[in-house]
Amino acid sequence: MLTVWGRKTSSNVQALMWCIGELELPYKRHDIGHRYGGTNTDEFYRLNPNRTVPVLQDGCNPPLWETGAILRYLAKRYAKGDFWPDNLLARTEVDRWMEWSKLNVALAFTAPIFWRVARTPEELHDVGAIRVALEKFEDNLMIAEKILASRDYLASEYFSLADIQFGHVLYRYYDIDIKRKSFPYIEAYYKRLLNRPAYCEHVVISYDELRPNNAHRDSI
Ligand SMILES: N[C@@H](CCC(=O)N[C@@H](CS)C(=O)NCC(=O)O)C(=O)O
Repeated sequence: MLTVWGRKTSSNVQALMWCIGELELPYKRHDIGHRYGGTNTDEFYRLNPNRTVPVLQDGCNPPLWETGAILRYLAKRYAKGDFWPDNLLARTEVDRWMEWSKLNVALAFTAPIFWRVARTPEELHDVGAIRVALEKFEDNLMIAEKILASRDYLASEYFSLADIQFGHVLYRYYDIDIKRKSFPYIEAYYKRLLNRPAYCEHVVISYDELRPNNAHRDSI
């Protein structure tokens, strides 16, 4: 049995839960972080000295933190086939798109765009900063757009861990109130993701509790 610490509105928790859902693994999840608190305790410090979510514990093994590392652990231990290929070159292809998605997509979206749009009162929106961040983010999306013109998923013709790290950002990108560029291949890809039950269960969910009137304190 897997134990997860982390509120379901955290984007990193969403990537992890989506992966757990795809692999159909049994789990128990504790709401920790943001309005739920719980990261300031000594007990949580022993789980993760960074005091961030998610944290995962698999049975009696030591707790794991850093979402990318946790995802790779789950894939190596529980996945089969193209999701995290055995072949080193094929796996590295998945891994590089995974790493790229974390650094160039998720990090370029969450604080620079999502926080500024959905987690900041409208009268305080920094329109210029949002526009600059969006341009940079969409330059990166154009790289994925060109790849997705030639195959159904980010790293190959098959769904993989790279899609989890990339695709979990798309729900909020398409949901927040911004003017977006048109990316026909990413839009078609996003529709494919919306057909995945685990994506809908763990990613396509309300983030209202993060909005400024509902937020208790600043956190990711
Ligand atoms: N590099 C870490 C970042 C973890 C992180 O910043 N998590 C955020 C949620 S997405 C967090 O714990 N925020 C504080 C909170 O929710 O209280 C990872 O990838 O797991």
